[in-house]
Order: sequence, then structure tokens, then C-alpha cells
Amino acid sequence: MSKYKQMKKVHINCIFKIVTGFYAFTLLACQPIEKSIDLVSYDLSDSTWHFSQAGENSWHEAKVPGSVHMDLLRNELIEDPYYRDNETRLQWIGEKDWTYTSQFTVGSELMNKNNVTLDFKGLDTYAKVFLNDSLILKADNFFRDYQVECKALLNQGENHLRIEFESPVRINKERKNNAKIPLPDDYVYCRKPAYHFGWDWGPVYITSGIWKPVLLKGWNETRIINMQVVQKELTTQTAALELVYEIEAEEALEVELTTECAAAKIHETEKVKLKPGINFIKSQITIQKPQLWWPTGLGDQYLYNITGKLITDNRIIGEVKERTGLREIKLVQKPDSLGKSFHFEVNGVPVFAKGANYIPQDMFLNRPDTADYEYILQQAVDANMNMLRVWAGGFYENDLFYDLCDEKGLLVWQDFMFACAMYPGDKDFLDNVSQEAIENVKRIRNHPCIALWCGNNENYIGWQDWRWSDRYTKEDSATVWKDYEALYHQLLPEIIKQYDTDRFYWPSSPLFGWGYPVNSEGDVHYWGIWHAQEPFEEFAKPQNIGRFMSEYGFQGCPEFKTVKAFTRPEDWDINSDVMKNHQKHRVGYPVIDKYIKWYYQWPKDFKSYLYVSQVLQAKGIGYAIEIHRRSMPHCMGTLYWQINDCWPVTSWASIDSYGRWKALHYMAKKVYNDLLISPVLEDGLLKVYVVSDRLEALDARLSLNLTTLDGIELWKKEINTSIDANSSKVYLKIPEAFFEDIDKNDVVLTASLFSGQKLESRNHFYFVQPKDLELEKPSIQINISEMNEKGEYTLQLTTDKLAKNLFLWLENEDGFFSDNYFDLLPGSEKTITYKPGAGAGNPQGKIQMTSLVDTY
Ligand code: BMA
Repeated sequence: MSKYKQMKKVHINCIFKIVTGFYAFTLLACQPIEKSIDLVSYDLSDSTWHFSQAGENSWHEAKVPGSVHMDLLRNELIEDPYYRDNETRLQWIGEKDWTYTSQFTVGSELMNKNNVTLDFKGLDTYAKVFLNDSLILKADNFFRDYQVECKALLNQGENHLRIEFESPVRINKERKNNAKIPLPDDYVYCRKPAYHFGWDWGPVYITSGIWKPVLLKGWNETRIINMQVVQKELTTQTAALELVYEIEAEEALEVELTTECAAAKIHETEKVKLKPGINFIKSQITIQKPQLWWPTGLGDQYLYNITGKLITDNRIIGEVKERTGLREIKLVQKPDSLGKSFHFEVNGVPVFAKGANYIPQDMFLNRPDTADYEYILQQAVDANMNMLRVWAGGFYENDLFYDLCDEKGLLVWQDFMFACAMYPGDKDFLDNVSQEAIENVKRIRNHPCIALWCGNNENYIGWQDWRWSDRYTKEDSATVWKDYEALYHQLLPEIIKQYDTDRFYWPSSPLFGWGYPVNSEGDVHYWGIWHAQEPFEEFAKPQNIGRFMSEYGFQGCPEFKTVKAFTRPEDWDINSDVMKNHQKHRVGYPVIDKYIKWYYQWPKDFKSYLYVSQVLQAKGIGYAIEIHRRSMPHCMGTLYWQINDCWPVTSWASIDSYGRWKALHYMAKKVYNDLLISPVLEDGLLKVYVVSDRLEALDARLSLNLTTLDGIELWKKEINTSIDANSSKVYLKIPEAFFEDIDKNDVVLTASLFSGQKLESRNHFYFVQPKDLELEKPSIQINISEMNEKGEYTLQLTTDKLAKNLFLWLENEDGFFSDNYFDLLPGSEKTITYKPGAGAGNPQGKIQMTSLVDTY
């Protein structure tokens, strides 16, 4: 079930059911999930699983893959972890050890195979695995896939699997106590998503469990383990690909290796000699007239399916299928007068990266389903983004995530999972992360969406700039830094070089950001706004505009409907314990308060505060995005912090955990549009910029309209011009003095960009802050059409006075407005659509409206 649907369920009451003794275990006669002549594979997740707190002998049914928290919830042993401040009462789960068991039967089909392996796709995290009471595996890395040869211990007939999970809280402490130089954060001792241990937007839920499937596989002879697609050459005429097959053979043999790519009419067979053990066989194919893969907005996302088969005596004994896209992607760092450029070039075109940072979609990683992945990634595309950064404190995303990014044309900035801390550097740790990196690089390297690998998040800037080194003696500090270099400057780049030859590796994000001389190169996390509590205007200072803005952000509350779902009416106060629990930044609300006071009238009540915080967030981040885009080509990328949430919380996200767009997401859609008109006061002039991501010039009409807030036109200007391709340029300049005599509190300047009759971009410019606007209560008319064939209603809105940041909502129904939180001006009609959500209908008579003037 979709995470969004699931969370909308009313929370359950806590009923403690203690069941002691063993359940009568159901035996599962395994049904194969994959079968070829040689390979047979069973998914043990389908068998019946039980779990108990270690030593308690109190067994309950479990769902695999899953987590102990979700199993406790399903068995009604705990309340909903996201409801009110339940988090404070559920910390014991992470402190306990847990045992999972399953029984399954195995038939002769598997027992007759030469090789039988148990494949644990994901164990969370400190796990001892026993097959028929024999210890077969000690795992300690959430991010790894553990494969164990187990034929000798397997019975034909009944088998018993037991997995004992030790508390990460305890083991991390033990590891830290045994460390020569104890590092400040316990979580660094554990290869598990760092955000499980709490973050400034997430609760502490330290999960244990089997988070990915457990497979039982048997085969006799030879198998293809992997195929790497290396793009050797790409021109408009041909694509030369080298396919590197990794093949494991039981014995020396000669086989036929067939490579098929139907879309390119390729069917090639060659004879290859295999030696016992692992073989790397390189096979070359050429695709004529290749169709390219492009980031969204610049072209199609053409994908090629390639299949490799091993054949002997007319039998297929091994098979591998991969999908890839053909594109050349470079990170260009060319020295220039200011330092060095930093931009992605795709198929020879410099691409301005527009997007956001992405965090895991839930605390419990089995909850988000295909629909949730499809949803969040489509929302990125719908907001005109072309890049997401998979941030280092989460996990290497599921295959589905990268498949969808390939299909939707979203570039991925992929971090390795090391965030906001110094990590150990002993041999065991490095061996473990080396294996983790190799497996994950091999898993996702054929995806065309991956733009870059990045070593870590903020570990370098923390050490260099935030004086983390002061926490150690001089000698220890040298060791900790040596460990840093061993991991991010040696191990990881070597792995990329060996396993993902073409991809660029960037050691840390940011390099060399905020705090470095004038951001002349590299990427920047600019947190002057929010963390240093500087006003939004600081975004515009040249020293704060980097070559690539990989992080910056501002918080906003989720809307009231979302808040209602995790609270009771007595919690509806920003200072209530529950609302404070759903704000994880140390001084979160006071920071929001401070900015509200700078820019807005103080909101009169709780609901108004939620709304104003969102409008404020959208204003600040929208303003920053416009600056970054106007600064092209000096700046060639902007990824705000963050697109999504992992639970309902006041955070930097632009879409809340229920999938509801906050005002920021609507703003992002507007300011990430491929054509952006952007008026600004600079150097005593009102300059009208147009930023274009289009690859062709455009004949356009620019218009400026100065009106009073009740719609009286004071002045207008129009020009016809040609907008340059892939550029940012000023097309109109008006001396600021020209506006000297107007009543600044009572005017709005509307800048519009048309191509023919089509409105491509519109922006409203105000000469004063929202708190100084002379707003009056507007009278708004809405005309709603019949439902169209897409299931949407068209809404036509008019007003007699400016309705600033008009928010449309329905009290008891969910639905999607194509635009929201917009400025509705008198004198023109605004048309938007509304699509009712599941169970909702015609919005006639149900639409409610809030605009800024209603909040004070
Ligand atoms: C950045 C991120 C996160 C954090 C965010 C907001 O620096 O890398 O660690 O959640 O800021 O504070």
C-alpha cells in the first residue's frame, strides 16, 4: 500500500498483546521465482516469519522484508510512531535485541544443484544468521548484499532460519569504547543510514530487521554475475559499447556468449573460453545512428535493453539483462577569471542543474512502494527539475529509484553514505565500506541518470572550516585526517576508477563552498540564510553565489491538514510539546519567527502561522533560485535543501510526507520553468532578465505593467525581442528613479514573457516587503467548469483587489490544484485546474481561500 495512503489511516490505540510460546509455524514449500535450465531461485520473504524480542520467547508474525518497528505496529504492540510525540516513548525498540525466524522446506530440485546460496539482499544491521542452528553469517552492514554458500547445512525437507539482531545503540557504543580515538558521533561506527539516529528534520528510530528480500538460489554450472556497459565512443553516427561480462564458471569450458539488443538490431554470438572461477569477458557492440538519452527538458530519454546469454549444447545456462541510455556526461571545470567553472555538460550541451536534495521517503524503508517512488519523482519533473541529489545520510536508493530517474530524465548527484562527521579508518572499517561501495557502484553504474559520485556530505568543510579538528589532540587529529584521506581520497576514487570508469568522482560536498574565498570553484552549501540567520537579501551578494549551489534552504510548516493527522486539537500551538517534537532543528521555530517578523505581519493564530511559514519559505527560496539562475553561466546549478520529508514535520521540504505540495513546490515549478522572466533592482536600475534553458533562440514579447493593488494601471511598457538560447541576459533596463514618485506600498509590477499569444513566464515584483503592502480584503470570484476527460475541473478566478499568496484548499477532501499560493491580481483572469484526489468529487461550493490579508 502506498505510504501516503497508509499514513492517512487513523492511528491505532495501543493494545498490548503478549503472546508467549511458539506459534505453530507454517511450513512453506518454496515456489521458484526465477528458473532457467541452470538457475533456480526462491524468495524466502514469502515464507512465514515470526519475531520476538531476544530472550522473551514472545513470538508474533513478521513481514519480510520489513522492520521491527513496522512489525510491532502491525501486531498492535506499539502506537503509530509518527503520531503526536510517540517518538519519545518508542526509543526502547532500538535499544533491544530482536530475533526473526522462519521455516521452509526444500525439495530435490534445489538439493540436486552443485551450488546453493542464501542471498541476504539487506540486513539491518548487526545480524547473526543461523541455518538449522549453525551460524552461517555475521553481518554488520545495512548497505551490503551478503551471499552465503549453504548447501552442506541445508536439509532436503524442513529447514529453519534464525536471524539475531543486536541493538545498534549498544554495539555502536561498544565499538566506540574500543576505538583508539573515539569519534564524537556513535552512528559513524555503524554502516546503517545515519538519519535513523535522528536528524534536524527526522526523528530517532533505530530500526532492526530484514529490510530486503532473502533469496535461496541453486545452480550447477556457470552463471553471469554482472554486465557492465562501458560507453567507449558516442557520435551521431555510432555508439561503440564495451560490455564487460563477469562470469563465474565451475570448471574450464567453452561456451557461446550471445549479446542481443533488439532496438539496435544486434544479435551477436562469440565463442569464449572460461577458466574455473571468475572470468571477465569483454564484448564490443556498435549501435548505428544511436538515439540519445537527455535530461528532461532537453530531449527524449531513449533507453536500450541489452541481454547477454551463455549457451552450451543449445541450452541457455546463464542470462543477464541490463538497460542503459547513451549519453556523454562531463563535469566541466575550466579555469576562468574567477576560478574554475563547475557545470555538467550532457551530449555537448552545458546544462544548468535545477533541482533539490532528496532524503529517504520514510523512516521505515519498506513502506514507500512503487506508487510513492513514481509520485515523488514525477513531482520533481512537474516542478521543472532536472537533477536530484541522493544525500549521504540516507541510503543508496533502490533500483526502482534509478530506473525512474532514467525514464524521467532526472540526473542524479549520488553521494556515498558518509554524512556530517569524521568516520573510522581502521582496516575492518575500510574493508567493509570497500565491499559496500563496490556492490553499490556495480548495482547502479549502468543507469544513464547518474551524473556524479560524491564521497561525503560536509565532512571536509566540517574538518577544515567548522574546526572539528579542535576536538582532538594534535596527534589524534593527524590520524583522523589520515583516515579521511584514506577513505575519500584513496579508496572511493580507486573504486570508481576500477568499477565505473567514466563517472566523475567528487570527494565531498561542498568543495569549496561557503567560507572559502569567494566561492570561485566547486560546489557550495550556502547556509547564511537559516543557520546563520542572515536576511534573504544575502542570497544576492556575489560572495554567496557559487559555481554550483548544492545546498541552501529554509523551513516551512506542513499545511494544517497534515498537522491535523498527527495531532489532537490541544496540540495546535507552535509551542506545544507535540508541535515541538515535530520540529527537529534546535532553534527551528524561533528562526522562523525571526524571519516572519522581518518580512510579514505577525500571524494571528496557529493556522495562519502554518500558512505564513510556507509563504515565507517559498519567498526566500524562490528568490534564491532566481538569483542563481540569473547568475548563469557563473553559477550552473541550484539544488535546494530538500524536496521531501520522511515523516510529518516542520522542515526545509517542499513536499510534505503526505505528498502535499507546500507553497515552495509551487514556487519551484514557476522559477524552474525553462523560460524565466525575472525583474530585479540592481545598481540603481530595474533590470528585467530572461533566463532560457532552451537550446534555440526565441522571438518573444516582454511586457511590464505597473498597477495599484486594486488594479489601476499606472504605466506599461512592451518590447519585442529575441531571447538567446541557454543563457541569462538583461533585456530591459529602467532607471530606479523612474519609480521614485509612486506609492511603493500600493503597487505591483507585473513582468510577462510571451511567445506569440502564449504566456511563457510571469513574475510579480514588489517595491516593499509583504508586511508593508497596503493589502485589503479582496472579493474573489471562482467559476468552475464541468470535469474534463482528464478528470480535472477548470477554475477561473478574478478579484477586485490583490489577493496575495492566495491559498485554495478543501476542508475534508484532498485534491491537486495546478497552481496555488499565487498572487491573484485584479484586472485579469487566472485559470488553473483542480484534480480531486481519491474519494473526492466536484469541488463546487467546497473551496476555501486564505490570502495574506486574512492572517493578521
Ligand atoms: C545540510 C544537510 C543536512 C541538514 C541540512 C539542514 O547541511 O547536509 O545535514 O539536514 O543541512 O540543516
